[in-house]
Amino acid sequence: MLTTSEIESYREDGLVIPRNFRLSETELECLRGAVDSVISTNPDTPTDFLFNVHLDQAPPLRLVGHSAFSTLATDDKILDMVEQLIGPDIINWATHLFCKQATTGRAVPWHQDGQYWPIRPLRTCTAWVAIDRTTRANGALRYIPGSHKAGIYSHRTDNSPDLTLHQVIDDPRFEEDKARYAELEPGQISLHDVHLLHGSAANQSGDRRAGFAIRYMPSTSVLRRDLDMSQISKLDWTQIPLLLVRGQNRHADNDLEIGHRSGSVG
Ligand SMILES: O=C(O)CCC(=O)C(=O)O
Repeated sequence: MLTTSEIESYREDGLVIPRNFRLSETELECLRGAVDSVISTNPDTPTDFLFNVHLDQAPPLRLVGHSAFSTLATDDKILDMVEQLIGPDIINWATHLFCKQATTGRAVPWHQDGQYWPIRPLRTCTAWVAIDRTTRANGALRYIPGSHKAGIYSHRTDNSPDLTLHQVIDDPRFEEDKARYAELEPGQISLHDVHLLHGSAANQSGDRRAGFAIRYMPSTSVLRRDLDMSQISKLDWTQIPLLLVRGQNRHADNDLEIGHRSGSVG
């Protein structure tokens, strides 16, 4: 569980690294195997864009998944902390494995997650799980503390192939010199707010940097499948499966059936 001061840090900074959370070596070994597995079973997908591999062949990209990721996305210890931040009714609506290979891993530009997502109201929390050690050298997550309080920033599109994502901050309020790094040991996590400005540099080091982002929203929010996001996101949001992982669905427009198929967990 998060301590009172960790909850306070999340509210103030928009990101917190829980001191008492660490996956076991056994869990990590299993996750490293799962990373290797989904890289080899999805050879045409960049290793930093393995989307929804907690499911098997699920929308939007229909990638081959691995059950270690679904186990992680429903881990009670993680959900207990997420519950402290967004309440007891929780939907896991996506995951994203960002595996930056040694020396060639691409940068994730400075951005706000909310930019990409058709969720209203925009209240989500990401649990970002370090599978490898993350350092400044291999492209650890970096963020601007407190930036989540300023609402929506302006972004522009940059389709450079050197970037993993393509919405880039373009706002006079952005001050890169205020950046802090979330350097993590393997098995540690950070939790971040949907409005936090964050990104990560290219990996020019000799060490791989794999991190697994689990996206949660309170079930009082809705994933708006009807919104046209095509100018911003390359993903088709209309079939994304929603998983109620705790409590009850509180919004009638959240369809919990779309996009699932029987036995869809990898
Ligand atoms: O893994 C990274 O470097 C970026 C992660 C990110 O942007 C996110 O989880 O929202």
